[in-house]
Amino acid sequence: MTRLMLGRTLERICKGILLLCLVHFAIMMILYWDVYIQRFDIFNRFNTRNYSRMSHFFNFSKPNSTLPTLGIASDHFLASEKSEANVTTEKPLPPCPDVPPGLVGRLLIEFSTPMTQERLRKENPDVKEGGRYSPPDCKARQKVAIIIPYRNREHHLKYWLHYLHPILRRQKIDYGIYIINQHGDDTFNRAKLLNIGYKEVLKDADYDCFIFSDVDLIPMDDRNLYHCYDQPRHFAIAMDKFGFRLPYAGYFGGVSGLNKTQFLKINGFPNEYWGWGGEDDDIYNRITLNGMKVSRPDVKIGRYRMIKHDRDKHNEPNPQRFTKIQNTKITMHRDGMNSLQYHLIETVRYPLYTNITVDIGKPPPRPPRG
Ligand code: UDH
Ligand code: MN
Repeated sequence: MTRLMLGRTLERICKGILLLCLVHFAIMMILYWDVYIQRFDIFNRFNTRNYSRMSHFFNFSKPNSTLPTLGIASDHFLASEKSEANVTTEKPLPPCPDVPPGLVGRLLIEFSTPMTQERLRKENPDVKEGGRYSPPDCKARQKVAIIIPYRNREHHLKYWLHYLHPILRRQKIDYGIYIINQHGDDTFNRAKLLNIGYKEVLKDADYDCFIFSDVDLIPMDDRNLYHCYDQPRHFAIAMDKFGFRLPYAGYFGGVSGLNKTQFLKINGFPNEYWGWGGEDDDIYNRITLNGMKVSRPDVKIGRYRMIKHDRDKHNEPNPQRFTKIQNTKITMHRDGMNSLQYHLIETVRYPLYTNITVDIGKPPPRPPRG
């Protein structure tokens, strides 16, 4: 009898302990779940509305941006959520793909169709004033300024705009087009205009990549992507006028592109090459002397057509160019962005490009011979 009672009491005690354990376990689970939700923001992660608000912390715009850890981002988010009165409901754009899906490859380029302002406007309704464009469906990794040295080449500029805007759109580039127009009739200075372009476009937007293009060069293949690369880029490697080949190994003329770091590492371009020739070789020297290499597309892709033209007035071949390119190692430290001087005359935003007119002065008088 006593054994039976003892057994029952023990059984009750055991059941009681088991019940206590279950209650304890349930309480623990509730507490843990609460902390888990707050810590990792479980519900908000599956809610796109809130995800868009978190996007400030996921910087897709810079190629090297590292994503913050989830925990840190959500802590920021919880703190900012309280203060945020206006809630944006827009979805953030996904990053643009490395290989744009709408490219067509080889293009037919010709310069006989008459080109009018009206036609250019109609072809490019989504280009914003000043020649700015960004892809509507994705966020480009770089912001690209296209800088064109210019004087008195309206006919070429129309074709350039006609061909390049659609190409850049298909390439999903976030870009702006800038014409750096040399004022007056003094000797032309291509590289100085490009330096001025670098400085002036940064007043307009926070560009990461600078592509310097002659106004008469049209790419024949849209796989030649107009953005910056790990090394300074030479785009126009196979021009029709050179038989679709690189004319010499160190050629860097026509169309080239450098990011901010690459450009500043070489102190920009030389300002002291007046007239035609040599400045592109000087730039090539600067790049290699500063431990960088030129990167180039495949020769089948880097093909270009140049609109045929005569030599311009006031851009005669510079007889000093051969001696000057021997001295880049010395001159690059004092001649470049750190010595750039000019006078800005005006900046005008047209529908398909921004025109920046500048007074760049004239070449210094040559010392008398003998
Ligand atoms: N540029 C102008 N206006 C000028 C001079 C040059 O806009 O008066 C710009 C323009 O962007 C041009 C670039 O500078 O594309 C380079 O100049 P260029 O086109 O004269 O250079 P390229 O090497 O011509 O193409 C060399 C002269 C070709 C003469 C051929 C005669 N058969
Ligand atoms: Mn030319």
